[in-house]
Amino acid sequence: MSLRITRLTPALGALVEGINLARPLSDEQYQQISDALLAHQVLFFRDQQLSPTQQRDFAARFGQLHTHPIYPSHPDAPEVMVLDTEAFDLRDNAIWHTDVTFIETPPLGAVLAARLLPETGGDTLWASGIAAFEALSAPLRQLLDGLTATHDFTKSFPLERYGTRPEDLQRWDKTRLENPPISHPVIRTHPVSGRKALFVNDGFTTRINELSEKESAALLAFLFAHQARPEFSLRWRWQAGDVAFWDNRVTQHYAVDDYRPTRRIMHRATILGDKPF
Ligand SMILES: O=C(O)CCC(=O)C(=O)O
Repeated sequence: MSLRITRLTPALGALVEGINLARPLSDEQYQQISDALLAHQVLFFRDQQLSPTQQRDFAARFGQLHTHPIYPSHPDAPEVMVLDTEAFDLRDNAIWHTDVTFIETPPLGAVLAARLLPETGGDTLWASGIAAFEALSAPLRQLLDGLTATHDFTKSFPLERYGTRPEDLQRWDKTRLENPPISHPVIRTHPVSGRKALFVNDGFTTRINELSEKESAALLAFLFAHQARPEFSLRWRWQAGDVAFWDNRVTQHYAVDDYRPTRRIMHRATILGDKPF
């Protein structure tokens, strides 16, 4: 049976109906979802009842899964990361970021399931790096196209927030040593669609390598503000049973921090990608 796919905004996003993600995907469903992800960059599914192992199995259809070095895992499925505001301080997700760009092969995508939601607040925004790139003037696109930028784990996971207890410090230090700052192109080409996207993010990008420090700071400030423009983004108001699946190669997202001290729990399964070019 064909899925119903409804575009949500001109820049990105689609609602996908007519599928139960708890069941193994047929080849046809896998292909339809892959095509929809390419076309819309972030997909939303409603009324899903996914256990952590079913969420893991759904995500694993799209590639090898990544286990986060800092965030806790679910006991039933270690590849599923638990974002629980009662167990962890999650304020650092209230920044525009692309997940895990501090590694050589940043994630292809991620599947996020709502487990416990505040009555209001706790929305998540996604923005399209393709729309942001395409809206730049031709001379700026040309300048950016040859540049690379440094991405640093410690920008979003600073020692003073993630290394205060001895057991945390050990994990933080190990992660830092295993993930030294790494360079990626500022403009990346989607490996499947061939479309170009802006690939810097406020969460992890620290420097445009080929520019002076001041030039880099000014240009990054402009690019971070530019790619967060409402024209390139959408805001998702979560309901119980919602699942989001985004293409992490060409999007960034922002988890709105407006509901604490109410508890909120999300589960994320993250799919590894390839080396950006
Ligand atoms: O909690 C959310 O809505 C988004 C979480 C997030 O920012 C992430 O998984 O990187």
